[in-house]
Amino acid sequence: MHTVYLSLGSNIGNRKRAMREAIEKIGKEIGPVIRQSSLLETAPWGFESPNMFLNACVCVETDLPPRRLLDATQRIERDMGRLSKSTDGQYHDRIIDIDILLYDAVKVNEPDLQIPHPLMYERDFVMTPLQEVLVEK
Ligand code: PH2
Ligand code: MG
Ligand code: MG
Repeated sequence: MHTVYLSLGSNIGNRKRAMREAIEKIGKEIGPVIRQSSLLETAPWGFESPNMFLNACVCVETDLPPRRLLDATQRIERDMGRLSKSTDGQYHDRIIDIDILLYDAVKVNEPDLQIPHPLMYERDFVMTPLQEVLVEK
């Protein structure tokens, strides 16, 4: 089993329901959610929008290798109605975003998959909930 930390965010639609549904799908399709942070309301970071975010982090145990974990998070985003990935290099409002933050002590550096998440340390909306769920190893 591998220990993985995921960041979740939603800033349109029923944000609370989307966060709940995403965590439920993560549990079914990725592995047991062993810790779950509280929901944090945050202002959009890196783009302009009138729509505030809910953010959270979860700690999950999984058998999936990193690439299959990415496939699973993207499938959940799609199944929940997220439109295809941004091609203009800008952030957009979204029903749900699930990002991989950490995967054991593994490092991955590929064009579409970087672990640890390269921007996580700059983002309070990631670090605050992450601190709630970090498990001592
Ligand atoms: N996600 C982004 C960009 N900006 N801002 C907040 N507050 N929360 C997010 O989840 C978020 C963001 C890119 O995925
Ligand atoms: Mg993101
Ligand atoms: Mg993302």
